[in-house]
Amino acid sequence: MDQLVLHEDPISGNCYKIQLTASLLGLPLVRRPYDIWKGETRTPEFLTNINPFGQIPVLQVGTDSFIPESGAACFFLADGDDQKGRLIPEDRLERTQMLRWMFFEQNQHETSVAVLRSWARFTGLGNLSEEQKGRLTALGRQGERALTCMEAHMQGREWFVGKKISLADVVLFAYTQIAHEGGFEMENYPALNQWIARVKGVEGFVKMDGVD
Ligand SMILES: N[C@@H](CCC(=O)N[C@@H](CS)C(=O)NCC(=O)O)C(=O)O
Repeated sequence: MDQLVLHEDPISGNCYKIQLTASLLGLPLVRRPYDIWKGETRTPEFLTNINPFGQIPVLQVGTDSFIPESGAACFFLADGDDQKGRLIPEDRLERTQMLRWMFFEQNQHETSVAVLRSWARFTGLGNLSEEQKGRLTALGRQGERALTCMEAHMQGREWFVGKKISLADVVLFAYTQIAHEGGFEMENYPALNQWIARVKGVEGFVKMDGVD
């Protein structure tokens, strides 16, 4: 396979999803770090050569192919002919349910849980703009609603879809495991805590930088 390069910032859960996917699949990944707080993904070079939208993660495949969006990059890695059925279910309905949770992650979960974690941990709640302060309550409610929905789904289940880990678990795991950093009270979600421990026990699991 062509060399895989992950253009990333190690503090980003979106980037970690791709690192975790590669590790679970035993795929070698070269990590190329950027500092998003210094604007390193908004330089003319980055916009021209890596991602015109100015964000990481971007998975580079060989010299010419660049895949922004964490879910798409995870899908590319898991969709290889030699990886069939490992993180993408072979059953059509299960594969569709996997996508359902991946879209949910991007629409409901990442946009609340990850944003509040970033504001609390990196911006600092005391440094928020008026516009950000005005969004705090709504984002907290959205995140709680997403976590509550996940908790209900996981009662009596081991994995989000079917009988084994899939990309649905990988992408939801990244920010759920650190949701407490965004102020979410994770003791309210016992099934999710058991699932987090289960993911950590899977062969090939790798921790996110700076997370125990
Ligand atoms: N939907 C995208 C979100 C990517 C994203 O939000 N990237 C953030 C870091 S986690 C970023 O690059 N922020 C820097 C910027 O926008 O300048 C994904 O899942 O990959």
